[in-house]
This record gives sequence, structure tokens and C-alpha cells, in this order.
Amino acid sequence: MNNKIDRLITLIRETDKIVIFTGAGVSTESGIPDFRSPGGVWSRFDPADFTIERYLKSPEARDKQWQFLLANPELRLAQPNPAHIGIAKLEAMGKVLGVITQNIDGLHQKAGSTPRMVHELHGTLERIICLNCSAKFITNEVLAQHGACQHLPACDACGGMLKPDVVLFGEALPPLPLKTATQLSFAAELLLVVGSSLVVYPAASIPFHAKRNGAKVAIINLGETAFDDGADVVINDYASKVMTTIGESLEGC
Ligand code: CNA
Repeated sequence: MNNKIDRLITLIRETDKIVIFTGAGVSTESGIPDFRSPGGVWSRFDPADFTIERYLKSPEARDKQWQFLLANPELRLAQPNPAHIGIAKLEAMGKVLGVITQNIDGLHQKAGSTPRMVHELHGTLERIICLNCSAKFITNEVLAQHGACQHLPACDACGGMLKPDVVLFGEALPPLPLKTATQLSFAAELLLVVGSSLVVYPAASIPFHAKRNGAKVAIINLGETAFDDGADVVINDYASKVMTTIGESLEGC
């Protein structure tokens, strides 16, 4: 394992064009379960309740999502762990072109990554939007105001339908983050994947783009990923532990 971490540290030292690609696994050590591991989100909730079609058609489905927000404060109150902090430190060292994330928890920004450097492919739970007038609200403020109610409130500005600013099943990914993520994957000299099984498309195509354009690909993930065979380095260990070792090694130079 140490040989693999040493190899990754060498790759990091060799370039200032690192693109980081993160998934739910970077946040499990902050107390937010991932989707597919045992005890993950899909062992407790039905994915069918999280489709855009159901959301638009069914007041019950909307209320379920509202109650999901109320019942899972760990999603909003979680704090960054050493993996997020290590990623922010790599940016502070001038090594990072951007952070592409599938996560909706806002923890990269809380850890110190510059907000404009973080590209959220699946939106963010930090915001609630109005589907009618496009007004944006801070989730915690909406919850503070309406959290006693079991029903999804209406937009304060126009009375329209509110929705957490996250991509539901059946919804297109937001075009700008997707375009930027694709551009970054072509610009990277090193793509560092942290905590993703790499099975969700189109986000999972990012390692393919990067590799095809000559980048090295390194993966830090507890379990197998769909790109292990194509990667230059695969480290099957805890993201916080590996990122801490990397940070200490780089700070020591
Ligand atoms: P996933 O498919 O659940 O994969 C997560 C991967 O992380 C798994 O392969 C685990 O082995 C690995 N893992 C878990 N804990 C650690 C750890 N401490 N260190 C290293 N690796 C670990 O999740 P993906 O992100 O690949 O799938 C994409 C989905 C998950 C996107 O739609 C996300 O929006 C969604 N998601 C996000 C969050 C969040 O925002 N924190 C939480 C749950 C799901």
C-alpha cells in the first residue's frame, strides 16, 4: 500500500494540473452514508421516490423529499473530514485545476476549496429553488422557517413549487458544470478520483476522457471501481487516511 501512496505522491509532485473527481465515499467519514455500501442510502430509501416525474406529479412524493431533508440533519450539518481538507490544501498549493463532485453536501467548499473551483454535477442540498420563478433559497433558512411543517412549503416569492437544488433521477445534469467537468477532464495531467464507484454515467466517463487525453489516473476508494483496470494507481483505503499521508508528505518538502 505504501508503494502505491509513494507512487501517487510522485505523480502529484510532477504536475500542477490535477483534477479531482469525488463521490459519496469522500464524505462517509463525515457521517454521510454513500449509496451502494451496506447501510447506504439505497438500503433505507426507495430510489423510485426520487424521480423528477414523481416529484412533479405527486404531492406525497414532494412531501417525502421534504421529510427526507427534515429527517436527515447529518446531510446538512456534516463537517468536512481530512479528505476534503487534504483536497483543499492541494488547491492552496496551486496544484489543482478544479474539483468535480457528484456530491450534494457542499463539504468541499466548507473545507476551504474555492467555490468557483468546485463543479457540482448533481447540484447541492444547500439550496432550494422555485421551479416557477427560479428564486433560490438557503436550505437551512427554509428549514428554520418551515421545519415544523410536514408538508413542502410553497415559494415565499411567488407561491410556486419548491425543490431541493439537486438532480433527481430522470433529470438532465446542469449543463455548465457538466461542460466544465468535461473540459477539465481533457485538461488534466493527473485525474485523482476519491470515493466513487465510477458506475454512474455520464460522470463516470470522466476518467475515460482524461486517460484518452494522456492524463494519469489515480483512484483512492475502499471498494472496487469500474475504472480500476484502466488506472495508473489504485489505493483501496480510507480517503481521509490516504489524503492525510499525502498532505504530510507534500508539506514536508
Ligand atoms: P457510490 O456508488 O455510493 O460509491 C461510493 C464509493 O466510495 C464506494 O465504492 C465505496 O467503496 C467508497 N467509499 C466509501 N467510504 C469511503 C472512504 N471512507 N474512503 C474511500 N472510499 C470510500 O457513490 P458515487 O458517488 O460513486 O455515486 C454517485 C451518486 C452518489 C451521486 O448521485 C451522488 O450524488 C450520490 N451521493 C452523494 C452523497 C453526498 O453528497 N455525500 C451521499 C450519498 C450519495
